[in-house]
Amino acid sequence: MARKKIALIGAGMIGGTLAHLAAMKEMGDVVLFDIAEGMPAGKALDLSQAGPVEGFDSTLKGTGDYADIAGADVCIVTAGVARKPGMSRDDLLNINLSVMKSVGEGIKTHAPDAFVICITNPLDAMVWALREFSGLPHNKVVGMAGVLDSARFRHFLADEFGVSVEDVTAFVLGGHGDTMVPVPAYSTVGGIPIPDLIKMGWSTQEKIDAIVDRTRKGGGEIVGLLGNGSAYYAPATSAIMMAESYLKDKKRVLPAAAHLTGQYDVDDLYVGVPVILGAGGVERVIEIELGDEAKANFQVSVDAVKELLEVCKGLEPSL
Ligand code: TXD
Repeated sequence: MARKKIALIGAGMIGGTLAHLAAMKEMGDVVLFDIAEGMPAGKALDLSQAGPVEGFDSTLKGTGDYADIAGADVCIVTAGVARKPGMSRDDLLNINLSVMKSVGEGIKTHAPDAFVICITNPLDAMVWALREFSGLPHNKVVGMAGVLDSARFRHFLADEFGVSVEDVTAFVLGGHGDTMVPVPAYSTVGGIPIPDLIKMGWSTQEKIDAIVDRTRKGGGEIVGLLGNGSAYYAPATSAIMMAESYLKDKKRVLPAAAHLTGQYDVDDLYVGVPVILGAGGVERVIEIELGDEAKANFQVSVDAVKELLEVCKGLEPSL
């Protein structure tokens, strides 16, 4: 059986980390595409030289030519500009929208059968734009944010409860950004929902509220600390999990920015919801019953995504 092909569009901090992870896991051969001269080839060569040490046989190629992504099984898109301190995700809109146009057209021409995972911010608007420009079916184009956001939530919860991160599940809905909606009632430690743990005296509502707030602002916290870029280790590993679920048809239940067609009373919008990811891409959107507070917060998040899309449509009349 031929190896799978993973195309990484954008070979910056997340792109390079994705390439490293994909090679280490031998997910397939890797193509690193970037407009920067020399850099993708440099990273590909550096990573290739890790192969003999690690024992992976994946080939890695750096390129600036879309023809090299031909036949990719998965494309993970990080191309664009990352946030700098003081810059909101929405400030990125203008630049990254035109980047999505060129990337979408490249994928349409050379890898129309790929499963596409968008990471570029502002996520919910960029995944929508990428789908529009690529023309791929909606179930084959998703956005990665929820796996990262819920990983951040899980990390903070595990810390608070003094338990293994493996035993913490977390549920995050909505757009990627300060309006995301962590749902404590569907987040558990060893299957015990957070509200029950509060009743058991393991934590307090105040502490959980503070964790929810820190999760929402998790990206900004790292931007502030790094000083010259945004998070890349956890975002990369989160996208790899989604790619593996597709390639291995694992049918994992993961939060992703998926195209809604009436679920959660949202129509024709990409927003973060739990989905089943398998060989068919997004095989099912899971529609859960939301409490009043989560429902109201979800609506705020949906409205924020809608507003951003309206700006996008104004910027790009051809959409
Ligand atoms: O949860 C999430 N979705 C995110 C999103 C979490 C963290 C960061 N998130 C966003 O990912 C971030 O705001 C950025 O929009 C992307 C990529 O972040 P990264 O840290 O990898 O950014 P870099 O290092 O600046 O890399 C971007 C690369 C860089 O090498 C550019 O030369 C390249 O993108 N680039 C392009 N490649 C191809 N084609 C075009 N047009 C292009 N323009 C820039």
